[in-house]
Amino acid sequence: MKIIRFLNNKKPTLGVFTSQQHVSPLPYSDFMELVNDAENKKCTPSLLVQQLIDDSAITEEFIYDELNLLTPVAAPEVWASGVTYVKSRQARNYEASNGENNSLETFYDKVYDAERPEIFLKSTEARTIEPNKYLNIRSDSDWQIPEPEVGVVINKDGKILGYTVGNDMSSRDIEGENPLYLPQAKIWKRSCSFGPAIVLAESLPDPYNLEIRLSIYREGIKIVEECANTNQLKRKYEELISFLTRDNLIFDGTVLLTGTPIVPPNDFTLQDGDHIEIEIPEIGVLANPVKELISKESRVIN
Ligand code: DO4
Ligand code: MG
Repeated sequence: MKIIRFLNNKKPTLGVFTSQQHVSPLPYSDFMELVNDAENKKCTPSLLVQQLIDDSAITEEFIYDELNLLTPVAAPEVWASGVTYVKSRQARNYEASNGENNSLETFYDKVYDAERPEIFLKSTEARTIEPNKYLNIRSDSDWQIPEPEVGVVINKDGKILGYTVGNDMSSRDIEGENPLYLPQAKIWKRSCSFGPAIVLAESLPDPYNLEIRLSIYREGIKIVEECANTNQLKRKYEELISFLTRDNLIFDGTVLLTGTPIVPPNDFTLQDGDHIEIEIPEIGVLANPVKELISKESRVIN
């Protein structure tokens, strides 16, 4: 069962897919309202939604493509895990070594193997962008990429409520220059998106066998096409969550991105006007156009 959120007469409204192209509105304005109502009624969110459908409590139906989508949950924070796939470990080593892959063990190798995973704050609600709205690329970086990732949606106790598609926009040159620049390589205005839907945890049989596809279009032509599977994930989702929630304050509806299994070719960088699509077939396609924040020419350096 897949849940989305959209603007209905300017009001945030939760919706459920009733077919591939049809969405029925639910009597909630946010995903956590549904989760909390199900908890009060001592049933699962999917059972509660099914009951609403069966009781004919939902009569309206919308065409998905015509909806003004919001992020499927108003996530107060988005956190992220890093170097959870071999592909990311290789790419981090490449950018940290100016492209010279030497045989020395790096801290990226160490974190891939260590018990403690890499976890970082990726975004806040105000910086997180809904599907179909533009993401920014930084004005002071010449090597930027989207990172397509599975996002787990959790409550304040770390319980997995569902899964979504996330984009951890990243600056490879800033991180490669110095790992202490990580927050600047990961966080800026409009540098994160997730959606379009949340597939409820109880209705996803195997979150360790999800295909993830990345396509990037420039002037209408597909210039990047990559594919991977979550069966390559080094860690368990629960393991990542246990480190995130340890001694931490976590809010209901937090999203934890679980690392990228895909890195575009090393000579690729995003440009103003590019169009990014990240697809996990069980969840949907997260699409965002790209806009450069301010052109380098007009940047004033004091
Ligand atoms: O160490 C940098 C972050 C890596 C990351 O974001 C990822 O593996 O997805
Ligand atoms: Mg990432």
